[in-house]
Amino acid sequence: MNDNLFVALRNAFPVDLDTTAIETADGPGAPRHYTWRDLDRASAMMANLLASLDLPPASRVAVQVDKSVEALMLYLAVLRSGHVFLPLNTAYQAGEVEYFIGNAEPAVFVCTPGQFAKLSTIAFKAGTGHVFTLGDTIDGSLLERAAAHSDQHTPVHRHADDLAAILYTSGTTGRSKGAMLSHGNLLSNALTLKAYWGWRSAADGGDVLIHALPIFHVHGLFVASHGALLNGSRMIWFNRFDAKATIARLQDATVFMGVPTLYTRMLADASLNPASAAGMRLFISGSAPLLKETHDAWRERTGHTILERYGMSETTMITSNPYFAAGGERVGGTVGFALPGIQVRIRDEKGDPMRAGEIGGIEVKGPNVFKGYWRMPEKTAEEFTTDLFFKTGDVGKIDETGRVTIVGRSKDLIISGGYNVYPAEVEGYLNEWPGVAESAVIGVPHPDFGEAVVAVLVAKPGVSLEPQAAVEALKGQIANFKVPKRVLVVADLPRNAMGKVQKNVLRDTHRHLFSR
Ligand code: MLC
Ligand code: AMP
Repeated sequence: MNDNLFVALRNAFPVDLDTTAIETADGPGAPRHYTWRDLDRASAMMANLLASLDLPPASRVAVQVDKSVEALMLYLAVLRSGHVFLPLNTAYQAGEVEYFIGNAEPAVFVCTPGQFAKLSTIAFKAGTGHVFTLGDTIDGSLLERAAAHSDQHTPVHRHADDLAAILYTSGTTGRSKGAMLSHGNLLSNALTLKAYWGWRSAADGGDVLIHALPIFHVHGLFVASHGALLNGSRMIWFNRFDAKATIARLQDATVFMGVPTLYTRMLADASLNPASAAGMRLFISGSAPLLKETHDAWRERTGHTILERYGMSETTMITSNPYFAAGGERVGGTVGFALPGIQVRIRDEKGDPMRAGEIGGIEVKGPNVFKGYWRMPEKTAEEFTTDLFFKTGDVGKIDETGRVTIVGRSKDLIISGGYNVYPAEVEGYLNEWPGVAESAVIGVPHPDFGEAVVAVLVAKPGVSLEPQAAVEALKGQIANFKVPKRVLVVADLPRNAMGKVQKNVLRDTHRHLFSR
């Protein structure tokens, strides 16, 4: 049997391949209608292009391009050709991309035409053999070269344990780690969510998904895209999220997935009302905590109860509030129950079990859990318990009924608008800035991004620091979402008796920085 994830997705395409699979809502020539046949043919042509390069099996194909349907086709092509997809956030700057390419050693790199000069030099220097471009106006060498290839392609044979994708997630210390996900990891999670969220096949009225998330992370690439593809459901496709435009399309859709910022931005728009959301079946939120007030405001305004779920790059989805009434209520402020086939438990710092309702580290085991960090066996070993549960770094509790609530994180992590920022990485750059004696980067409540990155700096004696200059300098070095929204200069940082910076004190002191 061929366990290639693409085979399962392809088998779910509707019988009539000439119906619309994806309708674009923005971007060049919108609305453009891509049929299921288009997805099949274009991904076959790209897969044949990859095959013509004679790459070793399971080569990494690194991709840093703007969101487009063609970029999704490229993902499908990499799956069907048996290689490993490595998506990179378009916000990453050249220095960050250089690290990923050096670490993952991709055989192929695909970037935007505008970045080709800069990034191809980096890639070729690192030993990457092939660099293609893919632009947001359906242009670039990838499509030109693929056009010369056959639109017939037999998916390469893969086992469930073979790698399908590597997703880089930042490390609490040091550089990012590549989480290795297999075909089996991704397919098992997609099948579980298909059943748990009651995806409706065409025979059942059919679902239509509004896809408005980026496709270089778990949420948009796997949860959303796999959900629709594995159900043969049409997608209304936004390359960029726009609150008003999304609300205007809710009447044509049944399912929406977003990070909390997408919900707060839609709530801020007066056009959101019960009528605009009347035909919707399901609103799903995840990637960051959804405030209870957002959950309640959404229900009040639209009549729909958002279903919150919890996941991460290393595990894809772990828990979910129920969709079907028989599974219980959807409770705001909780992330629901362990998904079928997945075990979730709470442990204290010594690894001892906790009782119902007690707070501790969240650990997970199941077919969804990744194969380890790319070329980091020691780091991988550290993150697993002896009985092979993965330590998520999230802190929470499970009540008597099995419902999970996340209360915080043991990892020093900020989640801003659904993107992860590791303070240690930003501090590393700030500490290099002339005149900075030390720095502490914290997450502070923010009305739009949930949490905002804030830097607290101490100047070297006799130096007067210019906060805005530090921000400008960072902008060229690291992704924009990691750049502090505010830089504060203080005389000293609060420390405990051991001399460790008390970030909780800083967070508390500055918690109203962005209050409306
Ligand atoms: C953009 N900016 C951000 C930001 N996004 N700053 C902090 N946090 C963010 N998330 C910057 C911009 O570069 C810009 O900087 C300024 O903030 C304002 O930009 P904007 O135009 O308002 O932003 P926009 O382009 O609209 O993007 C906001 C967003 C986007 C919320 C739509 O961030 C987004 O798509 N987030 C979703 C992330 C996601 O998919 N996460 C899933 C991870 S998977 P300047 O300097 O130019 O003003 C995962 C696992 C799981 O976590 O469980 O799902
Ligand atoms: P990432 O590594 O980008 O995949 O981010 C995963 C992290 O996002 C998790 O470890 C959690 O800290 C956080 N996360 C995801 N979903 C939720 C949620 N529903 N509530 C709170 N935090 C979440």
